[in-house]
Parts: sequence; C-alpha cells; structure tokens
Amino acid sequence: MSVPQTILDFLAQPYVLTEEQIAFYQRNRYIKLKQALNPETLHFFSMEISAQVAAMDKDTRDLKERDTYGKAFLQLFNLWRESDIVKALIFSERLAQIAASLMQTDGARLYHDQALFKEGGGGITPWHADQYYWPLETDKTITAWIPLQEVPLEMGPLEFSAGSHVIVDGRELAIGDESEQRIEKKLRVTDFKRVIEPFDAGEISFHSGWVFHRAGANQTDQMRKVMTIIYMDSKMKLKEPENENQVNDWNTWCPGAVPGEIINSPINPLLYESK
Ligand SMILES: O=C(O)CCC(=O)C(=O)O
Repeated sequence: MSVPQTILDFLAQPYVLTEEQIAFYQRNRYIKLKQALNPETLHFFSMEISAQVAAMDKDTRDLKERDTYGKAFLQLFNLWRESDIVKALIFSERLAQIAASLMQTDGARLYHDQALFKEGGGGITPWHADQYYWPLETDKTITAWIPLQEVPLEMGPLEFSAGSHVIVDGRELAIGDESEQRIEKKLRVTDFKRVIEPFDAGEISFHSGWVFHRAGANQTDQMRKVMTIIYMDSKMKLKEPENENQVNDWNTWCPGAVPGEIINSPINPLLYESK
C-alpha cells in the first residue's frame, strides 16, 4: 500500500497561522488547531497507525495489574521507522512548519514520535512537563498531539494549564501519582487557566516542553487513539543530562549526539526549514 496522491498533496499544503495564533501560543504554550487534518487523511493514517500499534504492542498485562503510568496509555515509539506510510505523516511539511512557526525557529527537527493509545477504561495521564525527560538545551520544543478520531470529554482529551511553563516547581517530577498530586496542588493556588475541551476529528494541539498538562481517564469502551510528534528547534543542542531519564533519552532518541553540539543523528532528521 502507498499513500494516495491526494493525501500527499494535502500534507504538502501549508496550514497558515495568524499572528494572533502565534502570540496565543507564545503566551500560553499550547494551542488547539481545528481542521489541521482533513477526513480522508485522518482516516487513512488512523488505519495504518492502529495496525502498527497492534503489531508493536507487547504488553499483555491486564489494566488492573499496571501502575498509574501503565494504565494511562499504550505507548509505542518511532512508528515512522516501522512504516513508510506513517513516515509520510511524521515527515509532513504541513505539521513541521506549524511546529517551527509556533516555536519561532528557522526549522523543526524530529525528537521522536509516539503513539499514545488510552484504552477503554484506561486511567488518567498525571500532570507533568515533558521536558523533564529530555536532555535539550533550550525550551524550543513542541509536541503535536494528533487524535485519530474525535475526543469527547469522557475519552480523556489533553488538558493544559495555560501559561504554566513559567512555574519551575514540579518540573523535576516524573509522570506518576506524585506528579499528579503535587502539580495539581500547586496549580490550584495559581491563576493559570485550566483548559479541558473536547477535540473535533481533524483538530490537533501543540504544546511546549515545559507547560504542565495531563489527561482524564477514558470512561468509554473505545480506544482513544492519538499519535504524537515531538519536534525541537533545528539548531537544538544536547545538554549534559540531569537525571537518569535524560541519560536514557540521550541513548535512545539522540544516539551519538554530543553535549554542547547540535543534535543531528540519523533518527533526528530535519523536517522543515524556512526558505
Ligand atoms: O495522551 C496523553 O494522555 C498524554 C499526552 C502527553 O502528555 C504528551 O503528549 O505530552
């Protein structure tokens, strides 16, 4: 199977952001964009990504046997390396250009992709900031969160604490029960707006590495299928890792990269560069 030309053409079309949208993102460090993908594209990639997740997922444990992180979602990485079809989405200029425009960088490079499939009956995704895991020098990082179907409130859409990237306390917490409790407590005494909204089919969000976010449980009996793409500044440098998770990420997602130098490993391709 190959990617239909109509979809390749769609993915090559820019999604033009307004000045207001870029300013909104800079202020809040998240944004939701409607109609980022059309129905044909969404359906096509949903089929392929679902097949890849089914083939790659080796976790046979029942939900009840897993810890909070394990109950949150099935997590499969770098599907682009398994499927040339998925690669067409991950490498799409349309999405990478949005990422670069929001980060305000000259280009966007891939950190890694991941499928996050929250099973029917799956648990919450605890509050956290992604960049705790990443050995990256600056905050010019962004994740595209791409639901493969609509996500009503009862399915666990991504929630954001708008503008909370300025809070330092809580950044040092890995995803788990403690991060959920401590960050929730901290956010309760701040004025940062908590944004919990459903996602339409074709709507996707972008959030930065230090903004706090979470997701509710999936109270339906349907899988909440989401694909994500994590981008970084095309000129991002590796920093000396500050915790074990960052050492692991260095070895896994930027193998061979050198602290203080631009990350340019074969699995960190440049996905967009402004002309
Ligand atoms: O999909 C989820 O439940 C959480 C996603 C998330 O935390 C992320 O993409 O950074």
